[in-house]
Amino acid sequence: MEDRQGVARLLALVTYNMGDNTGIVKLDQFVRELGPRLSKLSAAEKKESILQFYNRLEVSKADYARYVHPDPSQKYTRNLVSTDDSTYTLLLLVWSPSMESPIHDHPCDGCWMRILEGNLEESRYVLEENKDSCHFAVEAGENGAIVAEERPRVKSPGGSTLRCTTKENYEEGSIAFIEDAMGYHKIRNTSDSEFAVSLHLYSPPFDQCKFWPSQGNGDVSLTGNVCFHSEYGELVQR
Ligand code: 2CO
Ligand code: FE2
Repeated sequence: MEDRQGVARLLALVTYNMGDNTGIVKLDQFVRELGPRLSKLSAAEKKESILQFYNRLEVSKADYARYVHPDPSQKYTRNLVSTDDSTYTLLLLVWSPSMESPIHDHPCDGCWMRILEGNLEESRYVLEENKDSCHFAVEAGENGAIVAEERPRVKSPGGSTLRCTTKENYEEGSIAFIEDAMGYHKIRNTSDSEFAVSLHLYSPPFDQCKFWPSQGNGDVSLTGNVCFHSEYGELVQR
């Protein structure tokens, strides 16, 4: 009888560990499961579900060495690890020392970033329309106090600013998530001597993104095609 209970407990444990959301996942399994998982999730469900899955990923240098293509002439290189061309793109980014991306958007449901080597700083921004100085309607209140009622502010034509909301330092192992509803970001390698490496998941894939070349000025944005420095470990010939 006791044996049977022991077997039942063991079976429960095995079943639990084989469940969808527990245990370590290696890079090859992670890549195999991404598409099927993402295709079952709504945009709103993706964030937490994929954060959990990303947390379970155990990745060693040997697993990703073939995707590491540093190029000191570039701010960073974008190296394609895997895509199914419909639900996700998984990239390994190699950041040159002291280099940073421009402020940019992510035209997809989200960007999940995990630091594999080094330290990266993420600065987040929100786009705000510039406002004229406030105009107040001022009148005397019942008890003689001044009551100031703010009228709608006047927008200066075409004027907008990217305001920095947060700056965060991420060390090896950190995971971050951003979507356009949260704002835009730029990423910087904080080391002046070492390359940094990070893994980025975008869902669904995108071919173009918007970036703001002049820091802080929200009025000047460009749309650029995203490109890969290498695909599946092989350098892309140009
Ligand atoms: N989004 C940038 C890119 O795809 C990298 S910064 O982290 O999301 O090039
Ligand atoms: Fe980004």
